[in-house]
Amino acid sequence: MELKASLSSQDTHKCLLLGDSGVGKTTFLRRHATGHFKDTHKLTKGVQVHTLLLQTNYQDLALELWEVAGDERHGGLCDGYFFFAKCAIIMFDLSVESTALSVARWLRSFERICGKQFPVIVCGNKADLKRMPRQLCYRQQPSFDYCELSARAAWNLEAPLELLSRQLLQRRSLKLISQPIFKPKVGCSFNEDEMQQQMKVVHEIALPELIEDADESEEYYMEDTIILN
Ligand SMILES: Nc1nc2c(ncn2[C@@H]2O[C@H](COP(=O)(O)OP(=O)(O)O)[C@@H](O)[C@H]2O)c(=O)[nH]1
Ligand SMILES: [Mg+2]
Repeated sequence: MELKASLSSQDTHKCLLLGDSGVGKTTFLRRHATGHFKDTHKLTKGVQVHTLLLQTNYQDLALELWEVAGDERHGGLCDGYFFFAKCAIIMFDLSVESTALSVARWLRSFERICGKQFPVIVCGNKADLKRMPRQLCYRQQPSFDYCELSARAAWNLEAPLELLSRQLLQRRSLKLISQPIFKPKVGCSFNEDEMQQQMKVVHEIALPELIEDADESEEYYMEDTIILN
């Protein structure tokens, strides 16, 4: 592909796609790689890598997305997959609270192995489903952006990639300029206006400032999560 040939190793970023099993990581990758959606869930074993070529209004870049198997986070094996990663997308399922609570653990694993200096995007998938009773909302931080999407409804699929590209290239006004056309899964009913409204609420309740010294605490990222009833 022409775009790939013109990209240097400097423009290629290894990105970990992390999150509990079943949150939709493979589906997200498949959507970007092929445009297709499947209802089946097959456990990803080990690691799966897809390179996504992105065109932005500043420059082109390649994201090498590594999906690391969800159930192996405590095994030594997966540490090796993390090496040389320059960023991460941590995904959870908007309809399953335990997957949102796991975000903190995934973040700690990433920071333990890769360091704290790299961008991380947290994203809630399955926005087409009924949300978990308690919504979780993440504090806004320079290196901790948040977005919601639905791989099934093909809604907002490019959002985590755009947020990540902004941080990697340090361009706040960066926009993706070429995106594949995704079609929602047939029979998937999804109210985009309602979704936009929910996102507005999420952004309004996100706290703007960090709690002082909070990053010294073991449970920092848990504290960083607001639980709404
Ligand atoms: N309703 C809904 N289901 C989804 C969505 N994304 C993925 N799924 C389903 O969730 C299940 C797990 O997806 P998968 O990608 O295998 O999860 P992974 O274990 O994180 O890789 C599959 O049955 C998918 O069809 C979504 O946006 N909405
Ligand atoms: Mg998978």
